[in-house]
Amino acid sequence: MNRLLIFIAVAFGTAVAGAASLTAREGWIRPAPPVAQVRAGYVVIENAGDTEIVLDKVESADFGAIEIHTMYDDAGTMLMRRVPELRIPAKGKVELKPGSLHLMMFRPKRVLVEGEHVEVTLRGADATVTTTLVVKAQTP
Ligand SMILES: [Cu+2]
Repeated sequence: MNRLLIFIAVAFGTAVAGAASLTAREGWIRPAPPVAQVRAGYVVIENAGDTEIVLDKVESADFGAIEIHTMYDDAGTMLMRRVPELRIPAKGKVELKPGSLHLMMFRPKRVLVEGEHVEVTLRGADATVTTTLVVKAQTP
């Protein structure tokens, strides 16, 4: 490998590999009354790469803020708390789904009835993935 190619690999290798290896699919948002100020979103994120990917920011033009939450059982009561990041294992996936990890989406900027599409971007230091979440009832 010549010197230029080595430079390119070092400078851009991580970002390019991370971006290319990350995919998101099956995104959806639970239907809620139009006045609801908090919505729950779910998506499957897959990492085809050889290194773990950490995502710690979630953004959408349609929401004021989005946090990553998880659910836990507190003596029979399901509660939720914020988690700082999603870690997508190498050659693996993380499923955000009801009763587990989810996106907590605050302050919708427009009315989101069933069938609406919302574009969401998940970011980390080494990778970014943008995907579409559809407002729809959970499919069994
Ligand atoms: Cu939550």
